[in-house]
Amino acid sequence: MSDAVLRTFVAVPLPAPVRAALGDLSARIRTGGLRGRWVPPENLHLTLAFLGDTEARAVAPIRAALTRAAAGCQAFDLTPAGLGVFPGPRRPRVLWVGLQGGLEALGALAEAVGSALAAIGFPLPRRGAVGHLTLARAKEVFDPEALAAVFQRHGGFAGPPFHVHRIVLYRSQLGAGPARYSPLAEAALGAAGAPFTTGGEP
Ligand code: 2AM
Repeated sequence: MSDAVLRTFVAVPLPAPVRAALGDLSARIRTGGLRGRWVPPENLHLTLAFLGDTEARAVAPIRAALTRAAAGCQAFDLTPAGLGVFPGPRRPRVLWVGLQGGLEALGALAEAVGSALAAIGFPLPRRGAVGHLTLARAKEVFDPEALAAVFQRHGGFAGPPFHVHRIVLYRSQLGAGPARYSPLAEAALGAAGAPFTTGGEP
């Protein structure tokens, strides 16, 4: 594919300690025998919107839209907790870690991102259920017995809490092996809401 079209998505990057804890969980589940394609720890992220094929010239207006959306949302905290599968237990194809804490704020952020992109005429991004951190994808479906054992052993997982204060537009390059993600733009949450300070005042 030419560089004129990029595969992109908007996500919250995860701090290193969170990626380390999730990577450690992945390694333990994998060692336990569940077969799937595992997301490398450095690639773990919280997806807000998947845009898919995006013209390179759309990146600048998308960056501006994301800046506007993020500025109108306040920062919040999340804690990775529990396990789940998509699309559901009958056909488990994606294994993820859930989130607790600022879920309303997270939903509002995803909504703001979707609306800001729609406002610049970008086709409404496909949005799956927000609020999960994908650990692994099955080639077809996960083995039910192995998956049941994973839920029994690791269903109570909780990771370190983290502060959500920025969103990133990533380019995703697929090929042999894991996807390669590179940041194209970044926007800070609450930037417009930050109080103006004058020199010397608190
Ligand atoms: P998820 O893993 O959080 O569910 C980058 O490819 C991210 O975009 C993936 O991690 C996935 O989010 C999401 N994604 C990829 N392909 C997608 C698709 N066809 N529809 C919706 N979301 C997709």
